[in-house]
Amino acid sequence: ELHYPARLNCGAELLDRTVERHGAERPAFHAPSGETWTYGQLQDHVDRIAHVLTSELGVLPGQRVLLRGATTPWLAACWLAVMKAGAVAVTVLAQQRAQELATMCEIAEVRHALCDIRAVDDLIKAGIPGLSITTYAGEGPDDLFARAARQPASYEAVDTAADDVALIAFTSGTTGRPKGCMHFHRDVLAIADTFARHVLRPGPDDVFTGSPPLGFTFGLGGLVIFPLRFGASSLLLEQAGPKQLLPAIAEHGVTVLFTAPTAYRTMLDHLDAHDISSLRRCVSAGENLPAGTWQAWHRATGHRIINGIGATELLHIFISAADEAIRPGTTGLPVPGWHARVVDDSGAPLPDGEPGLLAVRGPVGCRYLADERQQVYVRHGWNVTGDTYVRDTDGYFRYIARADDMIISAGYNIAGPEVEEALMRHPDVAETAVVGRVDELRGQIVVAYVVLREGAARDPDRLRDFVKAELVPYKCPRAFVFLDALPRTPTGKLQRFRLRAEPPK
Ligand code: 3SK
Repeated sequence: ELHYPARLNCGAELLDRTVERHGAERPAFHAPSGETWTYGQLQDHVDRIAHVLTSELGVLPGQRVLLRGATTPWLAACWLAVMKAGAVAVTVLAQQRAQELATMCEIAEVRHALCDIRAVDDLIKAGIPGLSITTYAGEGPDDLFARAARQPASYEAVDTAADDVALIAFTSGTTGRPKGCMHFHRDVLAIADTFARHVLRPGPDDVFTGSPPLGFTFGLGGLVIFPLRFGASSLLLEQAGPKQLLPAIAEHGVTVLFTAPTAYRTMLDHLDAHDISSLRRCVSAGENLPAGTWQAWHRATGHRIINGIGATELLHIFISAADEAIRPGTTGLPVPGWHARVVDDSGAPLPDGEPGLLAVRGPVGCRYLADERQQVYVRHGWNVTGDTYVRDTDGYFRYIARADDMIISAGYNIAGPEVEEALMRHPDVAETAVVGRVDELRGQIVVAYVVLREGAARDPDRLRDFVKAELVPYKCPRAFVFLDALPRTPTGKLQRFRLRAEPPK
């Protein structure tokens, strides 16, 4: 069990205590330009911004501050300043548009925004009543950087309670109105003291990087909270697609990589030109990691990908495994500090080997902000995720599908991801999503949406025969639709609901 003092400010813990432990001269953030901020420089920037927040902008403890911008050391500094000022960071994605921003600001009652000048247009367009917007990375005396430069270089963190809300993160909203998840100061430390401490086991010489943005808790944890908690450094990339990640790893000696299965697959095609021997840990989350992707990455690089399942509701990863404990094709075991089980619709635990809903409990819990869906997510003290899982007899948790991605066809239960995994083994297939489409005769039929590799022919019969040789025939797609790209959320999650809603072709 984790024990934190009753009074706790996670910004002070992550920054000021780390400076005391490891020294102000250690590197904290790197930018692709080659610029590095030491912990001392980071502390200087953070403290000046915290002064601007409290003495110039009048931000009070508990008030919500929207943070919007590309993944840069400045965005990370703004987040830390909001923490130290005892305010609540509302983290959003730079890609989110005016209407989405307006909804989130309304739900979270946002009063202030710190926004990268390059991302301010949509925020202005959102026309949020009473919102004061301060831009950064621009010019002129009102820019946050200019204001910060005029402030004192030292700021004493606000004395917050461990259970004061520190951040509100919105679920990426594959459907419906976004849900704001409130997390406490102690939660921010808890994700570092569970997943990072026990699975990643980082040290001060580690260099983190990855693709998830800081507006997604996968990225905030992996690229800011974890490195700072262990006195390590982090390379923050504004452009972090698979093609940028490989040269960045080589140039900056990255040791810990956070990205999603799709990026691992894409990087496999471009490995030859880059020396990625500095890598020590490769983490995959955000989506299911098929065993085939794990094997291909292992064959090509010798690295065993650390798979994980996390959720915005629970801040970060709660099931995972590292090193020899990894079993390809499974997510792993509950991270120390977390408990997991598989339950039926009423919340009753199911025996090993039977598929059901994954339920977890641990140091972080789901707290939706003013949303009745809280009752659906938290049942009998367990956080019931929307994922269908099986617990194998050896205790390993294996992903089957999102609960709403199960296809029921002619009485058979078919997990879309299993069919996707089979299709992905075909050399012509780059990406695929398998969904159910309403059918008079069978209730639903299996439809495969496929993105082919360059130059491959659109030949549904060849793909159908291939799947038939891999899986029991009732799981075989009855229809194939070829696309140039699959629909995804800004955080990279596949939007199967958009495919399900497509008119039949
Ligand atoms: O939503 C997810 O998939 C996720 C994964 C890892 C960490 C955090 C999150 C939200």
